[in-house]
Amino acid sequence: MRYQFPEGFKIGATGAGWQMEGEFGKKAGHEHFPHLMYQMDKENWYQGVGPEVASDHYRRFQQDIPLFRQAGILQYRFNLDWTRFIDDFEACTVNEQEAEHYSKYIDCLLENGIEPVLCLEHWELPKALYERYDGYASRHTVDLYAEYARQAFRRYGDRVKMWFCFNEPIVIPQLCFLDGSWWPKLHEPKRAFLWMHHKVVATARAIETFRQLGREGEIGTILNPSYVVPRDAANPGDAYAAKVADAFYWGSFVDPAVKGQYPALYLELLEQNGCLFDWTQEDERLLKANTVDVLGVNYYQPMRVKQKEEGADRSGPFHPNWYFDGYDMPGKRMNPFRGWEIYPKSLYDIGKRIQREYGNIKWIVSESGMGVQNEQKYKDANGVIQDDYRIDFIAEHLAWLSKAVQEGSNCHGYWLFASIDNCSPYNAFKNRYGLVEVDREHGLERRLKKSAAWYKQTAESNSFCFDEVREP
Ligand code: BGP
Repeated sequence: MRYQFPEGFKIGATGAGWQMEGEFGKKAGHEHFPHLMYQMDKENWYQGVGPEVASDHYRRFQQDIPLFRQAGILQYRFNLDWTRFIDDFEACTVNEQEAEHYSKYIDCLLENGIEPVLCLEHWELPKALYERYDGYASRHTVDLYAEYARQAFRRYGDRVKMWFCFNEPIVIPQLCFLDGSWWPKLHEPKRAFLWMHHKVVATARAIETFRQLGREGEIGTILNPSYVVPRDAANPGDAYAAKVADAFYWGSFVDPAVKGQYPALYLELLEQNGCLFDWTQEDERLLKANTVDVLGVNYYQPMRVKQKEEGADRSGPFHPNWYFDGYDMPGKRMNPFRGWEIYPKSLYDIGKRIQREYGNIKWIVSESGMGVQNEQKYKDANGVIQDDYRIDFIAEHLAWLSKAVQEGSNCHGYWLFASIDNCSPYNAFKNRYGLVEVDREHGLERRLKKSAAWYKQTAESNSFCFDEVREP
């Protein structure tokens, strides 16, 4: 059947600064947090590769952006790298040369008929602020971030009409300080939740600044809220497990962004477990007064949970999974390369939930995509990667999204991760996500994949053909 999106719905793509640009020409002392993560833990990054060269997009953007347009990208979400744009982190002065680079970047998008969407942080916290203040643990870093945001709004607000404060603000505190998965691999929940809170406050500060400046356009934030699915919703133990997981991995960021307050259960459990951050009246005012215009939702896989086993060990530092266990659902579809479940219906469920519980606020699928290993083996005689699996993946996700939109969900776009192959945290270039290939065997040559032609047709007609979707 044919799916048609309404006018105003835009198909686009994304890519992160540090995962694509490469660290060319950076000033000494201007490294960012992902660079540090790589430097300190190189041996655990796939094939020892990190963000130093990445996709070399900083130097090749004038070649890449026309390819993005050939792949049908109509709206493009990229981000400033705080450590490039700002020259002196304390004084918040702008680095004119780098500011000019980003200005040219925006012009290049516009000249190619692509609407620029700008995000202010995709984890590129300056290493200097991490070392000096423990990053977002400090309110001073929040002040510096808000000042950085002000400089960006001033500089590019003439051409950029859609802004986002952060990309996935939960990820660094969660993976680095709560779960202990990424360097520095710590289990310090109090610190993790403080970082998270200050990133929530920083979001509100940036929104307030944007509005005070009277800039035309919209501002929001990009989250990766987990869509939590209980093993058996009718079982009270499973339902409670899901409720807690939802409070920590959906509500903790979506609620303050859209409703201006945290879920009560989140605060209650943090307090019970000695992890509640300092909370001021000014924070409360800020959050209430500065909710988002638009919500970005990055979605890759659902979070399936079940009731916690009896007698689970709670002797170590607090972790939200004291209240639930992951549920490994038999028969689930997997992307074996990334180890993530493929469950496109979540986009429908997320859309309906936003419609029902969040005032049907304008939202965008700000990341969705499929990382595949060894894509060279799918090359045809002309060397073009025949990534039909990616086309099917996108189409099925779009089909569920379209159903939500038809039923009134206020979704305005779908951005594929990613425009071009790039460097993942830890997995580096193992799994490829791009519509455009980066051929690492041949001087990082670029080539459109088969999916690019399909994407172009879909974006330009705002429609596509796919099977009718049914309840899985
Ligand atoms: C999201 C990030 C992206 C991207 C994506 C895919 O969390 O916002 O930048 O990396 O995940 O995941 P990965 O690169 O780990 O395979």
